[in-house]
Amino acid sequence: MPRTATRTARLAPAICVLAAAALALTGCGGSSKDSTGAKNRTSSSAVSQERLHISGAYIPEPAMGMAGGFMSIENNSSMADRLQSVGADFAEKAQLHETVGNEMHQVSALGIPAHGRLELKHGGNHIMFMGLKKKLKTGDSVVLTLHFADSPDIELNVPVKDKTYQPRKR
Ligand SMILES: [Cu+2]
Repeated sequence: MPRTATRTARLAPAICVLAAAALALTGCGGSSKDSTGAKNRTSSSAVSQERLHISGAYIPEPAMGMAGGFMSIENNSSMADRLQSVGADFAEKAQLHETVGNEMHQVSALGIPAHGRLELKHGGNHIMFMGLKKKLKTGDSVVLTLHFADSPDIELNVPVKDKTYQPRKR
């Protein structure tokens, strides 16, 4: 059987972890933007700033040492932006993944179109937390910091939801 590209991580968690260990995070070095700078911190999973509005953020209770992060990021401006990296102190790594067929790939950024939205959802683009440092249980809440190419960081609390949780259709 031919080898697939080394960047490819299959859905099987063990393989995904191995692939992640082999990959260095390259996408988070350059965001030294401090323009207007203010961080947004809130106790809710919906956060707004001038350009970006985040809603429906959640993490399904993970069964293994890794978890997915899902949310909708709406861009209210006429300039596209990019989600470049995610800070999460409860995991050793937080990566940005896209899903192609049955495979997840790490990507260095995810685009947020002008007057559009970036949907992070099961089976699509998502945040992948690897090497969880604590057990995440339904009802917990964790803090994420989202780093963008052009917008200030957004810090938000994200609830851990039951594995069967289905977000409302938008
Ligand atoms: Cu993934």
